[in-house]
Amino acid sequence: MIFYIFILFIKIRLNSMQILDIGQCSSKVFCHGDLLHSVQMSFMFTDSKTYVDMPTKYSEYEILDKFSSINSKNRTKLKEFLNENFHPSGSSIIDGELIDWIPKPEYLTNIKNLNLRHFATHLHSKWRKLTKKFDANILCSHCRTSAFLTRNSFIVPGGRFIEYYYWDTYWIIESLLISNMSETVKGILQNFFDILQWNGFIPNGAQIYYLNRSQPPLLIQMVYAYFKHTNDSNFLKSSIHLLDKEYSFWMKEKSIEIIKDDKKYLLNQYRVKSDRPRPESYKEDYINAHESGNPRKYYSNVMTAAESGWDFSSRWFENPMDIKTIQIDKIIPVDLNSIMFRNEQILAELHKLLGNKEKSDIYKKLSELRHEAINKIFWHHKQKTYGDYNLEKDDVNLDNLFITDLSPLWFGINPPINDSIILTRYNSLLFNYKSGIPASNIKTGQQWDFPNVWAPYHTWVVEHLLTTNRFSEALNIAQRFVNTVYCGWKEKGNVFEKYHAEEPGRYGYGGEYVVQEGFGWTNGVVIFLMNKFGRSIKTFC
Ligand SMILES: *[C@@H]1O[C@H](CO)[C@@H](O)[C@H](O)[C@H]1NC(C)=O
Ligand SMILES: *[C@@H]1O[C@H](CO)[C@@H](O)[C@H](O)[C@H]1NC(C)=O
Ligand SMILES: *[C@@H]1O[C@H](CO)[C@@H](O)[C@H](O)[C@H]1NC(C)=O
Ligand SMILES: *[C@@H]1O[C@H](CO)[C@@H](O)[C@H](O)[C@H]1NC(C)=O
Ligand SMILES: CC(=O)N[C@H]1CO[C@H](CO)[C@@H](O)[C@@H]1O
Repeated sequence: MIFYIFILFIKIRLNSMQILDIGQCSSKVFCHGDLLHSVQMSFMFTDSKTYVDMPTKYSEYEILDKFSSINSKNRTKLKEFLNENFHPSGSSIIDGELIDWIPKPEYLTNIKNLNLRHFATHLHSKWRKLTKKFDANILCSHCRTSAFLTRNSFIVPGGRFIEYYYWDTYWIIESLLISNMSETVKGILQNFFDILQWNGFIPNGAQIYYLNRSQPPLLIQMVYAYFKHTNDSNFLKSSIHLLDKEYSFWMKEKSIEIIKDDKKYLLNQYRVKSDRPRPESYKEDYINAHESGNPRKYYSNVMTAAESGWDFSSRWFENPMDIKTIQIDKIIPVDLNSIMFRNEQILAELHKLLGNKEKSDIYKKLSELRHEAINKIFWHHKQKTYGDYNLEKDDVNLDNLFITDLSPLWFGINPPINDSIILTRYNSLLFNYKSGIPASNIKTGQQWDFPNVWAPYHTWVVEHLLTTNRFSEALNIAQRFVNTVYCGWKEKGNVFEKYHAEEPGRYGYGGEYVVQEGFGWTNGVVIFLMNKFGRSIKTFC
């Protein structure tokens, strides 16, 4: 009985804390208002994210009341105020446990090269360091923290990223399944479901200040991967309505109708409206927004680019060299629509499996329409390639090469011509660089441009090459990326979020913060590639 009351108490407490921020963040400590503005514009912390990750020691009301009585222009005073009223950054997130971690999963013994087997063993044990959970113990009953109060442990990228991220988790899950950690994966998916139920959608990361923007919608593909691994149809039955919900959210909030040759096509766009800076990058946004001459437009575009996962890239800029010309609102991204196509196919398959033929047929029809739309809107006939669609130019953007241009291929779209011809145009990106595949062929100082090599695309490209019987090309790509991550680890003892295309082992640069180590999806992708190519892959440093 006492136990039940205790559980009930925890539930009510968690719920009442969470309820404050449905849909978008209303917190005047973490998301908007004078306090946030004063702290962030005082440049008190090198990284703007530090402050928004500091749980309060008192209620929001008490904190705001005390803040109104100090001279916030006095930096020393402001610092004292923060020390008195806040816990250290990140203190409501503590180490978690991996319930189904075993020291030597089978795939390790299939890696022939001993250096790489040693490296894989290290990466596998690294999951335990990157496992975190939410901890309410330091919080008083009215205290506030920006972290989502999720019930199960989760895996974070590492470095400044102390919470889990939406799309990053896709590559983490793929890799956990290779190590047969399906209970952990199930727990992570349940966290996503909770958040989806609380907010109606999945935010960029598990913090209230990420509300109002999502990230590439890969939940459906994560659940599919888990299901393929476990055949857990009970789980599927109990969660399929949430997958429908996630799909509907994107169709309701982030779709756009395009008319081409008298035919209407319904497509998706990343889209966020905002009239204020991102709380975790406040000073950076505030300064740029005011220099841009149109702050509201700038804030919305910057948040939207954060939703795309490509924050930031010349892909979204009118002038590739100037972030202040960001105009993602004019772009329909080819990768997002390819992801949605795959989601529709998966939903059709899963509903059919559960005996719901009617819903299955609807999704099947939607996927066929999307297939047609992708080959119509994102296909450039003359250049024989896919690319993002620019609404203003009413044409495909082909000024530069982005790896995402190829996403229809790996999400299963049949291109209008033999894919060898499409791939030829991208030979330089795919095969010319020692460290793997750079995000683009243009050097801009943004982190999602040349020379930065990011892990996730190595999985998708390799999968496409393997399903089209191009084993040696797939191995070639896997080899270069695994080698660079290995060399970086050997030399610097760390795994990074991005690498330099031309110098194996050297980490990438650019963007808003210093390069982070850890690193969730890089570890996941390297394990994925070593599992696939364990017999052939080598190191060169
Ligand atoms: C700023 O605050 C500190 C600490 O409260 C105080 O000692 C100092 O006199 C203040 N400075 C000014 C210029 O008011
Ligand atoms: C994977 O884990 C499940 C239980 O979660 C177990 O039944 C199964 O034998 C494991 N498979 C391997 C290959 O270890
Ligand atoms: C899942 O079910 C399919 C079809 O019934 C079967 O082929 C497969 O081996 C099963 N996989 C697991 C992990 O039980
Ligand atoms: C595409 O072209 C390649 C090389 O020219 C050929 O080997 C392959 O069979 C073609 N694929 C299809 C689907 O026609
Ligand atoms: C997910 C999302 O975009 N939610 C909301 C963001 O904020 C605007 C208003 O500022 C709402 O209209 C959106 O629904």
